[in-house]
Amino acid sequence: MTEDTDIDRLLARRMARRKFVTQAAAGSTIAVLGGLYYFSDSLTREARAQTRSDGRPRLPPGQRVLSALRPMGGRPGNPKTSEFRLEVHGEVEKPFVLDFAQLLKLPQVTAHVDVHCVTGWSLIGAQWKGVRVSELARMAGLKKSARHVIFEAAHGYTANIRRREALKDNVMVVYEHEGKRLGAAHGAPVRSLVPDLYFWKSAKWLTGIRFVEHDEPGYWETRGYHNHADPWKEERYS
Ligand SMILES: Nc1nc2c(c(=O)[nH]1)N[C@H]1C(S)=C(S)[C@@H](COP(=O)(O)O)O[C@H]1N2
Ligand SMILES: [Mo]
Repeated sequence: MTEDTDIDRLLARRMARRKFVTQAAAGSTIAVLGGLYYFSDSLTREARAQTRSDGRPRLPPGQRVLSALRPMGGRPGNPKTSEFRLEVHGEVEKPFVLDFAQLLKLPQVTAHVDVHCVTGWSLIGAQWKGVRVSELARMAGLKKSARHVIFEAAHGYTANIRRREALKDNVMVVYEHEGKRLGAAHGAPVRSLVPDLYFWKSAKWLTGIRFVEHDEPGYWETRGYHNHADPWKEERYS
């Protein structure tokens, strides 16, 4: 999580004005996977010059800053909040199921974080709102035997992360992006958000969080992508 910086405010202003045309003219436009990416050269330069509180450069190697979140696809789940259920289970003392109203009654966190897609774009300083995974783990009574966390999503999509990384303060299940409910294409009603690993670890259309003793490589991890996915080590492929 980052404090609001000048670059965050600049990005927020630009996004608010939605001057993507100006943005594209100042940066460059690249067509990838059937979509257009609007990169900003100036935001990329600024982010490269910044250092995170953990000492790492704000922008991981090989990444460029995008001007707004792009839907990257995936097989959509049910976006209805009324039908949403989140199962928190596995290596826990008290497994439980939450509906959307119950999720909203838990301690809420609003955070500005950076996310990094393996295809080379980063979205920096966007605001997300939700509940920390560490809070859900605490409620469930996480067992010592839980070494890994599996995010479970619609149609069998899963993403695996390590226990220690799942319990970081900036790892959340989120339902708002930039002050608005998540769009259907971005995983409505709820997705996981793991800012410090490549973005495929942030499972859209989330249905469960399962704590496990033994690691279970997920959807992309079993299709040639790196099991850990640290953007600063460029852990892109296995
Ligand atoms: N359920 C589900 N979650 C998913 C995916 C998916 O295919 N299904 N794709 C992942 C990938 S590869 C990326 S880059 C991000 C994209 O999120 P976005 O579409 O909101 O930009 O979601 C991740 N979460
Ligand atoms: Mo991705």
